[in-house]
Amino acid sequence: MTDDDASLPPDAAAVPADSKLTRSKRSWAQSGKFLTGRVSRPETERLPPGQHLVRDWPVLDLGLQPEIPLDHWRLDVSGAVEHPVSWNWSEFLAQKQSREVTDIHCVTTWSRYDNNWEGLLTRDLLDIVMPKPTAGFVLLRSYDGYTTNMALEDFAAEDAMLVHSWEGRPLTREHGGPVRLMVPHLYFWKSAKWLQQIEFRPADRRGFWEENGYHNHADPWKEERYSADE
Ligand SMILES: Nc1nc2c(c(=O)[nH]1)N[C@H]1C(S)=C(S)[C@@H](COP(=O)(O)O)O[C@H]1N2
Ligand SMILES: [Mo]
Repeated sequence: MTDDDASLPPDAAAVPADSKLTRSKRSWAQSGKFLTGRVSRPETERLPPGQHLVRDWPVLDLGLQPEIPLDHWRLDVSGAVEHPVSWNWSEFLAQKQSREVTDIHCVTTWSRYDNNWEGLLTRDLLDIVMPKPTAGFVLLRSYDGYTTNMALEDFAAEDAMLVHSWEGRPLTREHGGPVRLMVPHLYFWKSAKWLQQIEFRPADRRGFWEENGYHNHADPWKEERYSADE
């Protein structure tokens, strides 16, 4: 990198200033392509209907907690994107790092406030892989065979991230380490643990719980718990 590159964001240094990539990144920012219209909620609405607060962090999964040694771990981002990536552990950690404090809302009615996370914001991932105009949905696949799906605009929420740390420590295996998704405005089953692949798709495709009776969208404030409510 030359001195001239010093003011550019890290991933911009690799491409000429007026390449197709930088032009479309600028136009995304200008059009607010991924703005979901969500507003921050008043404190009185912080706890969604039908939820109760817990202080500990329950573990929920299909009973299989895969152990993925870091030197075997990969994250593949594929499908309808301009720049697919397949990162190993050090490549993933070399991406832009961010911190968020968010609440968890599980469909089984527990909520947990003020979780400190560290990882890669989904918006920063989108800047790198550049979804094609046809990409309206994502399908997440995990090392335990779990799948879950969501619309691109939900995946692109400003506080959604691929997290590797919780409360300043590496995410434990039982909670989805090395890396899990964290999408705080949807019920927590959408936050895939042991994340392995993110596929961008023109058409929606239901994941494991969505196929088994849970709601396709999963907004806790609308109590979108079961697919009978759709
Ligand atoms: N890979 C994978 N991710 C998963 C699950 C799973 O079984 N496998 N369970 C989901 C469900 S139903 C919930 S409530 C949360 C639980 O996350 P936690 O165990 O860290 O609380 O993970 C979600 N992500
Ligand atoms: Mo869950």
